Amino acid sequence: MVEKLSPDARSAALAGLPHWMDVDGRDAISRTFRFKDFNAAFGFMTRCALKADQMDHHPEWLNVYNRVDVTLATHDCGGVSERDVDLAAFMDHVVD
Ligand code: HBI
Repeated sequence: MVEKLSPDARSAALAGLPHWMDVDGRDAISRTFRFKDFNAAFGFMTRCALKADQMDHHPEWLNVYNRVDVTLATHDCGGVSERDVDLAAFMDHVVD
């Protein structure tokens, strides 16, 4: 069973993910990524999709040309878990 992060653990995790924000009205985190063009955005999504599937943890996301809006939450626990933090860190690493 995946556990929801405690408020303290969540604050500590978000301090290490400065580009990620709490989502209003929902227990989830989000970040918008911008790329040079669609090719770069889709390349990012492909890398993240392969990692997400390996992790068995999947993003909610929207792509419009060079922009990718990502929301991460763990449906199995109804909130943000360590898995969201790990996937967010991986996405940040891909664009670094
Ligand atoms: N992805 N974001 C997210 N949250 C989940 O709870 C989740 C998932 N992918 C697969 C998954 N859970 C499985 O454990 C099953 O619930 C299908």
